[in-house]
Amino acid sequence: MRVLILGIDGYIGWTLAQRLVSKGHDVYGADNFFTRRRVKEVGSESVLPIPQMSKRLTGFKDFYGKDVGFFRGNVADPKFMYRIMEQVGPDAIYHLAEQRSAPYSMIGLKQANETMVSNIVSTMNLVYASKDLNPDVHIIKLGTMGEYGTPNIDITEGFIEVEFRGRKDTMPFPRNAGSWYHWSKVHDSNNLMFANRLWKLKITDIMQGVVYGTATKEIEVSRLFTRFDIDEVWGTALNRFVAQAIAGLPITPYGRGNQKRGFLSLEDSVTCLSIALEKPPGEGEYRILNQFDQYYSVNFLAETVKEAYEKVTGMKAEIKHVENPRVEAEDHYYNPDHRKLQELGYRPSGELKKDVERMISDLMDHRERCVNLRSVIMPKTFWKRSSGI
Ligand code: USQ
Repeated sequence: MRVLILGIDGYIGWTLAQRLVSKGHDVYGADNFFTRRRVKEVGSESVLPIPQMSKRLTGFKDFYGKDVGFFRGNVADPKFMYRIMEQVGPDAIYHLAEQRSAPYSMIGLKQANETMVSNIVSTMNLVYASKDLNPDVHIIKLGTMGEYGTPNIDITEGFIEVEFRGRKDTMPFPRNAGSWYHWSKVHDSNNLMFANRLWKLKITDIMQGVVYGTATKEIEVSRLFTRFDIDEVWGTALNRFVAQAIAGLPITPYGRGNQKRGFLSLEDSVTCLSIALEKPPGEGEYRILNQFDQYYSVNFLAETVKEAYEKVTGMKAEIKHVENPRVEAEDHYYNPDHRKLQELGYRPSGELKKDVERMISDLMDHRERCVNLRSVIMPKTFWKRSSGI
């Protein structure tokens, strides 16, 4: 298939490109290097060194023997979106090109607005360009499990049957996000659902959990690494915990650390994303997939990293609960469904402990870089202190 990946320079985009080319698809990509710029702004960088795009593309061609058609530009610009849609004429488009950090969106009004505008507008551009130029394209849009929040009832995959005052209906599962970033994804889901109702576009809206890991089976061989962020704005829980241990800093569950989230490895993330492509929804269908392997508490993950680090390196790691910079429940019920991907053939690839040990070995090669980033690892972005103009 001809596949266009919006956000091909990112953590998942670059990894997915390698999976799809390995499976024989023709891959095109777009990126405006937003993440590279914004990560630099907070004084950080990817711990796994990543070369400039031109070098990445040459390395890709050398290893896989196939070019990736690359477009530099911003998908929040409608002209750019229409141009690439027209030039590529894809069978499927992955939209991975949104601002992806909850803490970034909570720094202040500027970042909140930037997140809202670029995320919502890019998805609007995508549905209009699809409708106008390529109405049969399959849109695979990355949303987040965080759209649901942590309700005190089981979470379904997108829709819930409701009985109220003697009448029944199937309705979108209530969304209750916990950052401006997560709310921007809720707004995207609403807009996608409506675009599907209007124009019968074929859409997979993916509610993905937190992704962790340094590599996939392709990267292990190609050595064409993807980015790996560990700072308090751009790094995510498990990846940060591993880097904290390596940098000689305490592992930091926020608050009581009993908050639970769905997690999956990078390997599983690209597996699920390629299943979504190869097992598409029906014509005119809008489907929601909850994409994660298992859910864990932050405390459990901190303990797992501590144990693995001590086993692999023979050195001590410390866990330290720090003031929670977020406004979120720290003790809550959590039981989200995640059956649909399994029904489509997804089987988790590994075991958490082994994955974590593997990450530790990969990152020990870059210990120096983790140590150099110590000053940007501890939390500084507090939801309640988000600044106005
Ligand atoms: N957490 C800690 N200590 C840390 C970092 C995080 O306890 O050092 C806690 C947070 O308080 C939160 C949980 O870990 O309860 C997850 O935080 P995170 O930073 O790993 O993930 P989050 O901000 O939710 O966002 C990440 C990605 C986002 C994706 C989302 C999936 O950045 O793009 O959409 O995971 S999910 O969490 O399922 O919504």
